[in-house]
Amino acid sequence: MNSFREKSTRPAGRVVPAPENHLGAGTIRLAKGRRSFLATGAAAGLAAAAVPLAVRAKDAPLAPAPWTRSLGAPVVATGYGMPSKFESNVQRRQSPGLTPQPQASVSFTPLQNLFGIITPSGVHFERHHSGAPEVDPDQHRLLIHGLVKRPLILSMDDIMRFPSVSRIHFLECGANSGMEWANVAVPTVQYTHGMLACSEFTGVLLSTLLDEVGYDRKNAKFILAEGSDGSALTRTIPIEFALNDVMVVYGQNGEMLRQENGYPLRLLVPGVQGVSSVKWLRRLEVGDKPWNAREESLHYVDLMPDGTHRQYSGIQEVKSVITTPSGGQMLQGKGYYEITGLAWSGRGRIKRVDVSADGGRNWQQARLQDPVLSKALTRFRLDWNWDGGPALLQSRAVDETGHIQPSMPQLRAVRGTRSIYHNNAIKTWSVQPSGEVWNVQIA
Ligand SMILES: Nc1nc2c(c(=O)[nH]1)N[C@H]1C(S)=C(S)[C@@H](COP(=O)(O)O)O[C@H]1N2
Ligand SMILES: [Mo]
Repeated sequence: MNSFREKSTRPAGRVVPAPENHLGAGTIRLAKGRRSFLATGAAAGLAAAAVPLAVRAKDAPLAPAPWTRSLGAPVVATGYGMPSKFESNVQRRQSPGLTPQPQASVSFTPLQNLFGIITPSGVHFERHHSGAPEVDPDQHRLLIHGLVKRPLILSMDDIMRFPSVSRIHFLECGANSGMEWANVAVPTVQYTHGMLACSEFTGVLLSTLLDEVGYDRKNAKFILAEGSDGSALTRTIPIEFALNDVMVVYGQNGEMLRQENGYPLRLLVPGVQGVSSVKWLRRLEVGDKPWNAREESLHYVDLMPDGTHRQYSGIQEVKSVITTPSGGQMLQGKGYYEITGLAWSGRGRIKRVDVSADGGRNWQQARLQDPVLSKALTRFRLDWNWDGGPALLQSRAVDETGHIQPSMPQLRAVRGTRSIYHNNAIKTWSVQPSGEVWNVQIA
């Protein structure tokens, strides 16, 4: 059924090659595929020990462990299903060398393996500043205070008594594609675009809770959201957003949130960079000015070409990416292929996606899969007959407000190359006559 194999990929082409040390050696290992993870991991260990492990193992055979000499636990009938073992390659993955600490890190969604628009919760990317705490829902409380008539402390039971809504929205980290400002850096769409997911979220509209506490309609201009994890992450949300479609969420894809996605309570700020969707939400404060918190003054600012910083740049602008064929995949001979991918905009619905197979010289309009929802992923498709020659695949999205996804050179002309956040440029994949697909950038 799947006409692609995951295979090694190297950045190359008539294009800008990736500097080998852009993200440290760890990331380059990825370029050689999963098997070489093991190979290079072992090599590093060998180098450190200065003795080949295989020889040492022969000298000291592995002694049987106590658990080898006894029966294990009896089977436990658990009622929660798991994917087929043949799908075990579908995994969230960390980019080795990207972050020094696994608690302040990110794992990426395997976009190349997914269909439709919903991200299964088990492979939804994770981004934590201080790890994912295990929060007891019975002990968890949400405080709402500040410029309000009736400050409240709500339990989870209280929150779940309010009228609820379920809505499908994407969640994208502001740093998604952030490794590619200067050049191609990572081999697959999982790493170039995988800080992205789309779920059906269930919860209470923030406007409902703000009405309940009687917020000061005259002076309330901003809301501060605070997480109960070790980072106590805080973000300022403008009141227009808060009253529009911001949700206090407990449900994700029909069940309670996963621990790593903020169980039992998170904020969801649709269309805005992920950091504002504060997880393990414990406090909402209504105020009249922005708080200028750490994660909105020191980080999550954009370094512009003239050396100034752009602050409070929240909206995730119109963007798209082809997920198949994409970097690291391998086309099995010429002929028919369905080009498919995802498009989204933090400003509303996707209106149109065009696809090019020749690096942007000619474009064809792609089909959009229903439903096309506001601030949600939209699946697009285009029939393609590969003639076996080199091809440069690109997609370009337009949203209902008329915003058009820029090319990389267009975006660089405005933003320079020293940013981390808000890279929504057109992505190029290079199909080689061998069938290999590489991550490239057209200069
Ligand atoms: N409390 C808290 N909220 C948080 C974070 C965090 O570290 N702590 N990370 C933020 C960032 S940077 C992103 S991109 C999103 C990621 O959400 P996810 O882990 O559910 O994908 O959560 C945001 N909310
Ligand atoms: Mo993020």
